[in-house]
Amino acid sequence: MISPQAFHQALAAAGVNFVTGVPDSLLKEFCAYIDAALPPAQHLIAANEGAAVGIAAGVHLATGGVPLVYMQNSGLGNAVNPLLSLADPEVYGIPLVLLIGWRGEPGVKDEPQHVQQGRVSPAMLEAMEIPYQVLSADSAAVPDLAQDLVNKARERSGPVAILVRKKTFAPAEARRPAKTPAAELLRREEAVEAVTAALPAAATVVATTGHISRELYEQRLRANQDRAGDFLTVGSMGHSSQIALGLALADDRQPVVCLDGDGAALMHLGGLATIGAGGNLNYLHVVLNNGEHGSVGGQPTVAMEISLTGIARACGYRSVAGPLTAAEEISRAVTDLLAQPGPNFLEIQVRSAPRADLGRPKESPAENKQIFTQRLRRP
Ligand SMILES: Cc1ncc(C[n+]2csc(CCOP(=O)(O)OP(=O)(O)O)c2C)c(N)n1
Repeated sequence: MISPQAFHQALAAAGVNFVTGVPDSLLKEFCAYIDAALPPAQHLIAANEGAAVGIAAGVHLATGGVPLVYMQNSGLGNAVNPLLSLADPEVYGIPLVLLIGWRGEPGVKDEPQHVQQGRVSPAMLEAMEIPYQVLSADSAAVPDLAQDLVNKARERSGPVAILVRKKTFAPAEARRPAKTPAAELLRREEAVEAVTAALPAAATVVATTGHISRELYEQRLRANQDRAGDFLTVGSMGHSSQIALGLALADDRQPVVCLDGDGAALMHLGGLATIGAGGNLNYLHVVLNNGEHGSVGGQPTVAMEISLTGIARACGYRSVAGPLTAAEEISRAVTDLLAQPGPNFLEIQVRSAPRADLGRPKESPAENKQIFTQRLRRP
């Protein structure tokens, strides 16, 4: 395994002067080290992977350095446009090192949403003509590799990439002490419970990528509630609110509720404007704000430093409530907001605290779709 510290120090010695990206579970230890070791001027968590390429380009233009951009391979899609139309040698020629967590590597068991992405990741890089290699777990090779990567990025004036397999990085040598979440905050799954307790059986629910979908699923099992109205978004982070928008536009017979995360909402924040300006919609957008990317290691988002409710109001959501923290208030607000013309918005502040034994839905995405659409398309 490779030491995150040794890896970063070798890159820094070779000319990497800035790090940005979106956290990934395979890169969790690298992210933890970077977050603890680098000052804010040298590391920034971006809203999405394309934005990270943009930030890195700006830093390169200002300093001449070679930034490192880290991401999960599912974020490669978000980054394709700025990689090809900004950083590419035939456009502005921005030298970058891309560190890409390789979920769904062929031969390694992974969740359905990672399988196709994992299979085509090398081919995507090839199609984009981005030179890449798989990161070897041999620590002795790190200094030469780092120098090589930076040289190659500079020579071609463009991105170079490394794919990172599962368990390549050793535990971080330093990590920021876990922040003590305010004791009054509910655990995220308790907030999920408070929301679902107030939902009419007819409601359609779209839950976002990661733990929130899994917690909704477990809550339905625990409370013996029907799950046929739940769409559990396993991939496409940041798009649940738009899936819910499409559902609400196409069928206003039942309320559509999006259970969103702060990281996901921030990733494609423009979607809130489309919802808010979308006219009359039987739609409730709930953001469970834990101020972090809880599902992939708890790396911070900026959601506790900004006003999500202010954004929702400014985007044109009709009724906006929160931030709320207490279960009874949450259930009451959900009932109230569903009784008013939408689109409406509710922010709930929570702490993640996922259970170690948090399960995964036993239905595949295709089965989830089939059950969900059968219920929805009833006459
Ligand atoms: C495009 C993309 N980038 C990164 C990821 C990896 N990822 C999965 S869940 C997640 C964090 C989601 O954070 P948030 O929406 O705040 O929900 P939380 O996990 O905190 O409940 C990330 C970064 C992904 N699935 N897709």
